[in-house]
Amino acid sequence: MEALSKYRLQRRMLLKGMGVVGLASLTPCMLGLRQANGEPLPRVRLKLSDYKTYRSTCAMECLHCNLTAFVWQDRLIKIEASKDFNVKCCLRGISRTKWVYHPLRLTQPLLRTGEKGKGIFKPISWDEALDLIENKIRDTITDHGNEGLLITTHAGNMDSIKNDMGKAFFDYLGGSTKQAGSLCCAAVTAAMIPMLGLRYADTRDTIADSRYILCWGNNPAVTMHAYFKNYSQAQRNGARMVVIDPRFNETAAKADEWVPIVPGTDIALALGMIKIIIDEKRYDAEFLRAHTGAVYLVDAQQKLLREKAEDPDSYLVFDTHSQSVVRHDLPGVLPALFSNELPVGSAFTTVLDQIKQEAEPWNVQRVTEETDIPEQTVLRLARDYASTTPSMIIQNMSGAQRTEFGTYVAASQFYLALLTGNIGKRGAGVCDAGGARQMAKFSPIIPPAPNAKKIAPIPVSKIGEWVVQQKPHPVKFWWNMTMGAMTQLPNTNQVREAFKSVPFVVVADNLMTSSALYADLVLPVTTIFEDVSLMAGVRSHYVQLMEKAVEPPGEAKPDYWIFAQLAERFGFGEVFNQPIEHYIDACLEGSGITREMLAQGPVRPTQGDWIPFKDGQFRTSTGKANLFIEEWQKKNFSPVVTWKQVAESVKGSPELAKKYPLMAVQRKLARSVHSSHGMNEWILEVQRNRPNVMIHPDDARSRNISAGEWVVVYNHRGEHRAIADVTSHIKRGVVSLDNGWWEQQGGSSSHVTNDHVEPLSNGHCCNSTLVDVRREA
Ligand SMILES: Nc1nc2c(c(=O)[nH]1)N[C@H]1C(S)=C(S)[C@@H](COP(=O)(O)OP(=O)(O)OC[C@H]3O[C@@H](n4cnc5c(=O)[nH]c(N)nc54)[C@H](O)[C@@H]3O)O[C@H]1N2
Ligand SMILES: Nc1nc2c(c(=O)[nH]1)N[C@H]1C(S)=C(S)[C@@H](COP(=O)(O)OP(=O)(O)OC[C@H]3O[C@@H](n4cnc5c(=O)[nH]c(N)nc54)[C@H](O)[C@@H]3O)O[C@H]1N2
Ligand SMILES: [Mo]
Repeated sequence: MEALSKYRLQRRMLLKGMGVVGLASLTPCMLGLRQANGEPLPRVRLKLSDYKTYRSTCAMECLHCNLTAFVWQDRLIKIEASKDFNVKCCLRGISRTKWVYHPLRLTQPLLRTGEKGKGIFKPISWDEALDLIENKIRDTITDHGNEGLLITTHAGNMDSIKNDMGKAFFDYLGGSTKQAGSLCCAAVTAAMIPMLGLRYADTRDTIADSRYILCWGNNPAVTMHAYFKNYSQAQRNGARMVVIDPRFNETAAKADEWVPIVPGTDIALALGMIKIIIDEKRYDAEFLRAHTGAVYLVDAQQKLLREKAEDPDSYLVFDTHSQSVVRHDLPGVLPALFSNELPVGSAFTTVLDQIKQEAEPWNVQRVTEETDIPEQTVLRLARDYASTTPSMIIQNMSGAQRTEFGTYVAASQFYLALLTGNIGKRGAGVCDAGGARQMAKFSPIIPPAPNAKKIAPIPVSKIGEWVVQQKPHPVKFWWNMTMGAMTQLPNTNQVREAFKSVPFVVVADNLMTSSALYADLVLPVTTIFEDVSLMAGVRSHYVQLMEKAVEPPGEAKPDYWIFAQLAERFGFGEVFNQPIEHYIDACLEGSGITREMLAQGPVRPTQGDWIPFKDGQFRTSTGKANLFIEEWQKKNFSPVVTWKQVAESVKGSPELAKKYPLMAVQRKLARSVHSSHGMNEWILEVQRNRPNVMIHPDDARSRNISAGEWVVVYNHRGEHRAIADVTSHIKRGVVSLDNGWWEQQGGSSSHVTNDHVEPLSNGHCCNSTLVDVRREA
């Protein structure tokens, strides 16, 4: 505990001078910077011309706002939003100085000398660290095969270099165990790729043109904060904004209507809306016929009909003019939409008819029973969405799809947009995340490894359990980078056991994070502004150069330097040890963008507003959107969206719910992006510094819980401490837990989250979790 307390942050009165003097005259001593001898720097007043400036981007999984660093005497003095960029960064962006100069900053490789998790390490040199890694990798491969190596990566740095290089390095070793799926939005991917042929298709450029905005299971006022101005503009233009969420979230506070819903029941609501739209003929028949596979024929064995088995695009439709079965792309056909347009006794039906049948049982009474949304509200939602033009659904990697059948949730939202023709048009669509990566062609930075063995992966939510159980094979060496495993993977107690059970764990990070505490070897890596990199990503429409502004502290190195050193030891150095500019150029190849252009500032690959699937052009092989998904069928799931009861819910597990009767959902906070910034001093000072749990007054009363007191949220997986926020801003029977608190701050909400795997996507079901709450003893 002694050693751990060293890493526990002492909350200090920061920003104290700031309010008085303002940013322009910020002095180095106010930032707490000190000279080598510990004395504060002398007081000097800096003019703008005293600084050198550099540009980079906020590289974690957020909106990649462009940042300008102000450097004076080789110190990063402050960060500001870049003046010429289309959006302005938030408090997290400007607080990155406190990430760079953080008390927990790692400056040397550290070798564990005490018990795992206790934070007792001794510094070693890079040579020693690299020797050790090399030996451990060689021993693992010899004794256990490449299966014994595991690499995990996530979203701590979404630049175009580091994670790709890490994964490629393990491929060049001959392969390794990897994670499958994503903690984030695997379900959106599993819906969008087969339906539309493309993942990442955000509509943020034309939000202001929308007239009806349905924020369905997400909270853009916090999670898409830089673009929330577009929502406000839409409202000023007369748009109605509706939020569907078990919690009255920050977006609901700005919206016209909050529709509370039972978590995990969004499919029921969508099917109910689809039924109303079909029954009341509010669908766009012309759009469905021209741009979708709603009209494809399906036989009694639930197989799509094709003209030629060997031609996957030769779908058949029933032409109502010629009264014959023809290829869907034959000119001049008017395909039947529903079975009542087919000859009597047909051995086939249409995809749209199948969807109609799935929606049929979902009359408003039944939707209300499942979702707890009043009947009149369900009717109004369906009618307003279908009859207001243009209407937009905000999906944005929503909380609603981090549920047990999240793929159907995401797909059902696209069904609604396709049925009503609300896609591919200004102000319409389903707003996904997205960015420059979709606007131009970019290329791999490293050629594919010639000798990588195919090795069964671990579904990301199961990393804890499977590693402990040695599934699908024993892991003996684990490299974790850009991932807050101890705070973000579900079921933290299992993750902790997994870290303890693997004989050699490497964690590369900037800070002594909750995960780094469990490493055998901690590697100190650079933060943005300490190395050169490139962001051609999926969160901003701009490609951005990431410039080096200051030297990294101590011996911190970029992840790509580490892989270059190791690659040399394994005999494929030349693939990994080129100057960084080589990899940046490799990525930019084919995009029409050059480093020289980027040196002038961020570059947008296309001009004008970005409208995904413009004019109904989808990225599938036929150019039409699919509503019947054969990939789902191959996994023994319904090929059209169908209702599924979430198992870990009050209705899905009545026995478990006797012990843990509350449904827990997660929320992202303005104070952090996941665990990143979770310990940033400035943010702790000006935003909240303790975890909260939102609980309804009735649920609090029956548990004798008062507002503001410490409680324990618990279930069969573990416990999470938080302050009770007793409020009617959450549905009765539901609690909302904060995401992103560190072990050193008392532990993350992932101690209780469900580690079940979303079956169609290898996704994450953290919002399908049962808990109870008690007062802390
Ligand atoms: N400030 C900040 N911004 C972020 C992030 C961050 O950590 N901090 N993370 C980024 C990332 S990686 C992502 S994926 C996005 C996520 O963006 P969002 O999806 O907007 O974020 P969440 O807070 O996870 O979830 C939003 C809402 O989903 C609700 N919810 C939970 N379960 C259900 C359900 O079953 N049905 C319905 N209808 N609603 C439900 C929750 O109550 C919550 O209010 O945000 C990105 N932006
Ligand atoms: N309980 C709960 N769990 C969740 C969620 C939730 O809402 N609630 N949301 C889920 C979602 S949507 C997502 S996207 C995930 C996000 O999960 P993660 O992507 O794991 O997010 P972070 O916790 O921010 O961890 C990123 C780590 O990368 C480190 N890092 C930053 N830059 C670099 C670098 O250049 N190199 C290296 N090696 N490391 C770097 C950071 O310091 C940090 O420790 O969490 C998921 N888990
Ligand atoms: Mo995410």
